[in-house]
Amino acid sequence: MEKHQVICPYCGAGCKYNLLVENNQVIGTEPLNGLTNQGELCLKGMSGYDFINDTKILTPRILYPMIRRHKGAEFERVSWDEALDFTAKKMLQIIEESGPDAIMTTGSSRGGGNEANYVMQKFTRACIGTNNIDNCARTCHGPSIVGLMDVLGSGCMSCSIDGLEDAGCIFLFGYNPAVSHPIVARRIVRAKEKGAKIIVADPRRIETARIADIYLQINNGCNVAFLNSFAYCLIHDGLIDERFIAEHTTGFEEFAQVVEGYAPEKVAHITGVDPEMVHKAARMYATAEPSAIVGWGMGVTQQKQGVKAVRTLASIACISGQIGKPNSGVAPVRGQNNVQGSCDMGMWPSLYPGYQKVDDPAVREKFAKAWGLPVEKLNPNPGAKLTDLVHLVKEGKLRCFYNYGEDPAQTEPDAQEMIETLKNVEFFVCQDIFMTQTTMLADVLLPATSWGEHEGVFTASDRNFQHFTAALPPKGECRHDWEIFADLSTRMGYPMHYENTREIWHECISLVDNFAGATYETMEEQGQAQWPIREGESVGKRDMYAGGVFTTADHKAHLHADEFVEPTELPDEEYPLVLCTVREVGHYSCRSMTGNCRALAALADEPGHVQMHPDDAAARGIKHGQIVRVFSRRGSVYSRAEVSPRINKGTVYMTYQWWIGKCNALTMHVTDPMSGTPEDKFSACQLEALPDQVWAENEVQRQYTELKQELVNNADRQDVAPGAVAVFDDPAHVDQIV
Ligand SMILES: Nc1nc2c(c(=O)[nH]1)N[C@H]1C(S)=C(S)[C@@H](COP(=O)(O)OP(=O)(O)OC[C@H]3O[C@@H](n4cnc5c(=O)[nH]c(N)nc54)[C@H](O)[C@@H]3O)O[C@H]1N2
Ligand SMILES: Nc1nc2c(c(=O)[nH]1)N[C@H]1C(S)=C(S)[C@@H](COP(=O)(O)OP(=O)(O)OC[C@H]3O[C@@H](n4cnc5c(=O)[nH]c(N)nc54)[C@H](O)[C@@H]3O)O[C@H]1N2
Ligand code: SF4
Ligand SMILES: [Mo]
Repeated sequence: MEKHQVICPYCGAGCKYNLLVENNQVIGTEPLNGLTNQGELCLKGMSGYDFINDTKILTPRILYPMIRRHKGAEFERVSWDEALDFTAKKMLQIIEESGPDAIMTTGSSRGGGNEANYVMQKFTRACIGTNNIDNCARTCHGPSIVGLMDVLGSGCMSCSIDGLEDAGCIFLFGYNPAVSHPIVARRIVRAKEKGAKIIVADPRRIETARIADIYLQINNGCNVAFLNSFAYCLIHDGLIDERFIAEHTTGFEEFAQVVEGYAPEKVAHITGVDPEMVHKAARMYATAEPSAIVGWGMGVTQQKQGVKAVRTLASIACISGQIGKPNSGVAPVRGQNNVQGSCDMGMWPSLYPGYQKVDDPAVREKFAKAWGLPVEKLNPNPGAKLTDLVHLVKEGKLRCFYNYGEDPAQTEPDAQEMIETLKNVEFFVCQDIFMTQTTMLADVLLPATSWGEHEGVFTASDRNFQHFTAALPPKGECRHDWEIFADLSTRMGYPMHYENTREIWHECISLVDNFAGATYETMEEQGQAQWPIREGESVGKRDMYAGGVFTTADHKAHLHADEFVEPTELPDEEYPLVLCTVREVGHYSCRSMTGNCRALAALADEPGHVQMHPDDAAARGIKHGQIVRVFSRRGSVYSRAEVSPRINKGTVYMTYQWWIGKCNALTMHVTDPMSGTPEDKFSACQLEALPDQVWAENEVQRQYTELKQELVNNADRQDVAPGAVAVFDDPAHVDQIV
C-alpha cells in the first residue's frame, strides 16, 4: 500500500491526511498531524475519497475531450489537438469581432490548486486581455473581501484557526461550524473547555448554540439592525476602547451617529431578541480577556446588506479594542478548500494575484514586465462579476463563457434562468472532472485530472499555504488544469510553457511581496507557510494588524455603519414563509464529489430535506419524513420534511446540495449591489403537503433517475473514439459522428 500526503479538497479548514492507494485505487485516508486537524478528520475527510475511482454512483467522470460542432449537436469525442484548436479559433474570432471583454472566465476554488488558478488568470489577462474573471467567492465571502478591505485593508481572517481555542470569547454570527467546518468547530469546543465564553446569534438553534453562554435567536435578515444595536451597547454601556479608537481608527463620530438610532429596545421588533441579552452579549464580548474573535459565515454575506454587515462587524472589533493582538479580531472562515487561494491568485475582476489592483498603473507595469507584454495589453478596467453573467449574455455583450471548476447550474440563484443563460451563451467551454448539470450544456468539455491525480498548493481559510501531492496517475486522457490553460494560450498566440507546478508557483510568489517566502521548500520544511510571509522568512504571521497597524493606506481602520434595509422579497399571503438556504453535513457544494463517495451517498440522498418548525408543519398537515412540495415565484421542487423545534417559526431551511430538491430553483437572482453576492439567505416561499406519498416517492425517484440517465448519456459519448462509428440509437447523432 502506498501513502500520499494531501490537503482535504472539501472545506477551508485545511486538514492534512494521507491517501491510501492500492492497485491504482484510493482505498482510504489516514489523518496526519496537520496544523489545523492535529490527527483528526471529519466525516468528509474520512470518507470522501472514492469519487476519484470513478464509482459512477451519482455521475461519471469525464476522461476525454468532447465538442459540439454546432449548438444543438451531440457531444463528439475528439483529440486534444482538435478540442483546443476548435476552442482557440472560436475565442480568437470572438476577440476579433467583439473585443476581449466579450469573454468571461472563472477560477476554481476546489481541486485544481493555486497554480492552476494563477495560470488561468494569466491566460485571461495576458492572452485574452480581459479582467472578466471571477470565482465562487462571489456567491460566498465576496462581501467579507469587499467590506474588510474597506475597513481594515485586507479581506481575510485576522487570526488563525488553531488560535481560536486561545481566545477569551468567540462570537459566532451567522456561521454554523459544526456542519460547515467540523474541525474548526472542534477548536471552538476546546476554547469553551479552556474557559472561553461563547456567544451565538443565529435564527436556527445550531449545534454550537448548545454550548453557548448566550444564544440569541435573531430574526432572519435583521443583521445590520442587530449589529448596530450591538455597537450601540458598546458605546452606551462604557465598553469601547477610547485609546484604540483615537490612535488606530477614523470615522468614529459618523459611526456613532448611525448606531445612535438602534438602541436594542428600539429595534427589538426587527431583531426579535430581548434587549437585555444584547447588552449582556456586548459586555461579554468587549470585556473578554485576553481577546475576543467575531466569526461569521454565509448568514452575513448572502444578504442584500452583506458588505454593510461585514463593515459593521469589523468596526465592532475595532471600537472594542478586540483586534490587533494575538488570537483576536475577525474570522470570516472561508468556505471552500481553496477559495482563499483563488482570491489570493487574483481570480477576481479587480485584483491581480496578491490583491494588487488592476487599475493601478504601477501594478500593471510590474505584471506586463514579468509576463513579457507591452503594458497596453493589460486591461486597466475592473472586469465583470460572475453574477453579471445572466444580464451580459441577455444583452449580447458576452459571447463566450469559460467555466473552470464550478457548477453554476446547481449553485447560482434562480437555476432555471442560469441554465437558460448557459444554453444561450454563444460559446461555452467547461473544464471539470465530472459530468454535471453545467458541463452537460457545454460546447467544449475539457477533462481535467482530479485532486489526488495532481500536485499543487491550496490556501486554507487562515491564509496558510499547504502543498499537496499526487497519489495516482491521470485517468483516460485527462490533463492537469494548468497544462490545458497553458496549451490553449500557446495556440492563441501567447505562449506559456511550464514544466511543473513548482515553476508556476515560484513565478507567482515572485510577483507578490506578501507571498514571497512561501516557497515549496518552506512548505516542506515547516508543513505550511502562512501569508504575509516575505522573502527569506520561513514563518509567516499567525495574526494580522499587530499593535493596531492596519493594511489600509493610512494604516488606520476606517469605521463604517449603515442604516438597516429590509430584505428584498418579504413573505406575504401567497408566499408566507422565509426560505433560507444552508448546508448539508455529509455532502459538499454541488455534490459531484461527495455524491460519488459510497459512504457519504449512503448517508443522505435525494430529495434532501426542508427543515421547519413543528407549528409550520402542523399548520399545513405535514409530518416529519414526508415528501412535500416547496414553491416560490421562481419554481417548484420536492423535498423531505424535517420537523424540528430548533428551527425558528416562519422560516424553512433547505440545503443547496440536491438536484431534485434543488433550492436554487426557488431562490432569487438579487444581489448585494456592493459585492454582487446573491441574497441566498432570504426569499419567500410556500410549502404544500402531498397526500399521496407513494406517488411522491416514486415521482422523486423518477426525476432523479431521469436526470442521472441524461448525464450518463452525455458522458457515454466519450466512449466513442475519434473516427469510430457511434452505436447510439439516435440516428441524427450517428450521422454526425460518422
Ligand atoms: N458539509 C459541508 N460543509 C461545507 C460546505 C458544504 O457544502 N457542505 N460548503 C462550504 C462553503 S462553500 C462555505 S461558504 C461554508 C459556509 O458555512 P456557513 O457560513 O456556516 O454557512 P451556512 O450554513 O449557509 O450559513 C450559516 C448560518 O447562517 C444562519 N443565518 C441565516 N440567516 C441569517 C441571518 O439573517 N442572520 C444571521 N446572523 N444568521 C443567519 C443560518 O441559520 C446558518 O446556521 O461551508 C463550507 N463547508
Ligand atoms: N442557494 C444557495 N446556493 C449557494 C450557496 C448557498 O448557501 N445557498 N452557497 C454558495 C457558495 S458559498 C459557494 S462557495 C458556491 C459553490 O459553488 P460551485 O463552486 O459551483 O460548487 P462546487 O461544488 O464547489 O463546484 C466545483 C466544481 O469543480 C469541479 N472540480 C473539482 N475539482 C476539480 C479540479 O481539480 N479541476 C477541475 N477542472 N474541476 C474540478 C467539481 O466537479 C464541480 O463541478 O455555491 C453557492 N451556492
Ligand atoms: S473539516 Fe473540512 S478540511 Fe477538515 S476533513 Fe472535514 S471537510 Fe476536510
Ligand atoms: Mo462558499
